[in-house]
Amino acid sequence: MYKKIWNKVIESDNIVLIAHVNPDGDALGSSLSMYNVLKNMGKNVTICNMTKPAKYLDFLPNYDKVKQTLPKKIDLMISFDCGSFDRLGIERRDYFLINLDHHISNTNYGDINLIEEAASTSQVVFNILEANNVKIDKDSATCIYTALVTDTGNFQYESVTAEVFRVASELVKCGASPEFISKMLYERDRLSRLRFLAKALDTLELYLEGKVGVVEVTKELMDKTGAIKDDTEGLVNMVRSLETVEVSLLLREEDEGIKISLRSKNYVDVSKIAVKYGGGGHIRASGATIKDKTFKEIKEMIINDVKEQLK
Ligand SMILES: [Mn+2]
Repeated sequence: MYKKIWNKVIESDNIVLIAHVNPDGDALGSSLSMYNVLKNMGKNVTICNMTKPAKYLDFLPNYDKVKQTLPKKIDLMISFDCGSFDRLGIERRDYFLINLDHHISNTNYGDINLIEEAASTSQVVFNILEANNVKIDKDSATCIYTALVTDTGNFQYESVTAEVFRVASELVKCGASPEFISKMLYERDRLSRLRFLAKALDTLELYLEGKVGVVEVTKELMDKTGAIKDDTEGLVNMVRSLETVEVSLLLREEDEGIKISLRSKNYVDVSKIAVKYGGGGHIRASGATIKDKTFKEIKEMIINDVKEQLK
């Protein structure tokens, strides 16, 4: 499979790299790492994302090359970290599509699908490059490493295996700096974020004897604290960090509906819950956007879903 994918890349000239809308560190990092590699190979490559990537990732090499429109001529498209085609935010046209991901709920929408049980999509990218003896330069290593750090919560999740540390070690050898990346990711908070977190945590409610923790973020709260979407990053993990909490739920009001983010600690499969509402994700981290329901209704629905699994 690694060879087959790489041969397709080599024979294609006009290549587009794309990841899911509202890209996280993994979505952006894995697509940018491939961008660097293909640029070095002299390919006509375009990196797209239908939403402008968040500012906290602006240290990634070639961050400013990410476009919000697709080029006319596309021979090959590679999608990264995207569980279903509609989350790419584009129309399907006549091009060959390679789908690289690590979400178990991936719908296999590509012409080639490589869905591995890896800690990050960037680890899948690493596997492809390594298997084909492609040199990973410092810029690409920085992107792959950043994606690995963000998708494993700093090497803390169940997905972290000896293999993950081997990959991380290889990336450091290729020039990725753990200290630099850590500082860029975690030591550049905005004041609005702390102000926002204080208010958001104030909405915390506990259910099922403290096993479920819920926080609600309204547009009003966002406006009042001057917070932007990026500022909500990490909030749902903070709620999970409570000793009694098995599942944390963040509800955020958006134009399209209410976005839910779910995290679990030990035994609840939150990807099952997200899939039920048209979303997706992993066993311990997932999300969905729900339309035409109130905060209260959604809360009740999810608490019931958790209850079912706790039986
Ligand atoms: Mn990912």
